[in-house]
Amino acid sequence: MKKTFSPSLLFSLQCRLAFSHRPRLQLRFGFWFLVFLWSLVFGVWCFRSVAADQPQWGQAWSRNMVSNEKGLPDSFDPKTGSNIKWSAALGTETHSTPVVAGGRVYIGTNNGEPRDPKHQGDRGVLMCFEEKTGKLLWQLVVPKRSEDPYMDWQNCGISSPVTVEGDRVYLVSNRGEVICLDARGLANGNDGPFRDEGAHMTPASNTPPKPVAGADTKPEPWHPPADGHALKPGAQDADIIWLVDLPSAAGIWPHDAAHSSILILGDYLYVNSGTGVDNTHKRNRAPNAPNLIVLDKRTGRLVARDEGPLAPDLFHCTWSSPSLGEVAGKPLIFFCAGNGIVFAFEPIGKNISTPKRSSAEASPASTNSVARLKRVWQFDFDPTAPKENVHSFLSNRREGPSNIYGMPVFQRNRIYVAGGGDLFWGKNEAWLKCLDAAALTRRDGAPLPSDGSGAGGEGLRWSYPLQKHVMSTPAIFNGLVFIADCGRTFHCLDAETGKPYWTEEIKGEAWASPLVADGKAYLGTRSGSFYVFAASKEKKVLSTVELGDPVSATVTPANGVLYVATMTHLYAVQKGAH
Ligand SMILES: [Ca+2]
Ligand SMILES: [Ca+2]
Repeated sequence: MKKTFSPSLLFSLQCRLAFSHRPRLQLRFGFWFLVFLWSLVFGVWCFRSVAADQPQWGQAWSRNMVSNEKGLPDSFDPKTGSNIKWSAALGTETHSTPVVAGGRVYIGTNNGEPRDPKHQGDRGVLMCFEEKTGKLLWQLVVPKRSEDPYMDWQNCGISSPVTVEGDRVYLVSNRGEVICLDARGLANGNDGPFRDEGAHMTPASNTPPKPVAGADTKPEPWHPPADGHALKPGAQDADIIWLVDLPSAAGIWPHDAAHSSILILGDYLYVNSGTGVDNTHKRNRAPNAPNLIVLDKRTGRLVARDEGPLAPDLFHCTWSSPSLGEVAGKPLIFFCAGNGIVFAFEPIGKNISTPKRSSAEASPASTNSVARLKRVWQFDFDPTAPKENVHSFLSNRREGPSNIYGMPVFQRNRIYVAGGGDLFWGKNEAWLKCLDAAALTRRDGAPLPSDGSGAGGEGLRWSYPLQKHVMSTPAIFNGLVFIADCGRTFHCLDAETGKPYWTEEIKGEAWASPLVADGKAYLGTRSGSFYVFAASKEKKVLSTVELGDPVSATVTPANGVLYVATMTHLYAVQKGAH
């Protein structure tokens, strides 16, 4: 919400009014009246200035897991209804974080509990609720890829959080499509150019494909059902404005489940592509696929990609979304590729040059003609890890390459990034590292060492070993860094030195990120335990509650309410609600 008046201006106006009349009354009551009035005005202003939408995952655009919301509760309990404003049923798996904008709450889930009888079976689902009441307004229902379950893993649903700007909602679907939706759905008519919603929601087959490791498959582009039979969209279905299938448009190889949080800068969408290994987990069938792509938000046209090729040595998939920060007066896009390298790119300018490339160049035809993002620097997150034959370390829990799931957080010329061995297939080792973005950027123009510039050199401020595997994005608040890992540990560190102030053993792996708001750090875990810590140097557990279902989602504070999602339910948590 925007500040609509200045409190200091109002305060001085009130002073003048109060002191210009009835001087004796003013002497007795005037001062306390003014204090009262001021606290009222200031209170309202504080509330107005901090209560806001949360239109993307993490702070815009640092990706810091903090929020300025105030008045959030220390505890809640769905069983007793304590501090629960409303709750809404989701599917059976929910790996996406809720996003709140324009009076609506968006969250990706699956179709385990169908809301609409015409959609039966495994689907990716994006639900859109009314913020005030939790009423379902509309849903995007996306059939699974039928060519290979490894490209769109069973029951994972839509895992990507959406990003909202005005009345446009951007997301990456379970099929690896970037989709632009109308926030008002089909209820206010079908907006184009895309008007084939009925065909898009109709599955090619209702028989789910069987997982066969090594089966010779390739991603197929979406096309309308051959027999012309399509479901009829209704007022509760999503309105697609445009849609881009990334395997065909950008040459990516979808893997498991896309988890992309789109960053919007000007007219462009910066998207981690979701390219990954094939169904053997040992081969990169699209070695030249981009890890980071840029699309025109108005049309979905692919306009730029990373300089590549980054995919030949990616270990699993590209699940880390980009962030943005300003270093030495220059905006930079920060991005962790699937090979464990942290990059800084210049955002694309108004004039995008299209490089001329020979057809002999080993690059997918579809990305030959797009511009390349200019790399400013790169930093090897795990310089001593193996760089070749990375898949020979599959299932090796002691040795192997690093992978980064969380986002690189930019804060005051520093980048905080957590990574390490892959949770499912890699080594146990994991770290939280702090990079000096200013020092790395000063290298601009200097030759870049092939192994990255951060092997303990000027780019690295500190490195802190985590317990085991990490999925979280860190939260930096008041000189402290909060992070949770899959070794069931919650950490509070000094942001300047990386020295721990305290750690706490938690129940369950943390797939979500800790979120700091109103002086508290909130976190749910895969065992369904939910924690509220004081966001302070001193360890203080304010409350814990068992939610009964695993949690993958980061909590989202918006407009004075905390949105907490388990696998099956979305709770709107508000102080004093019952
Ligand atoms: Ca519409
Ligand atoms: Ca449409």
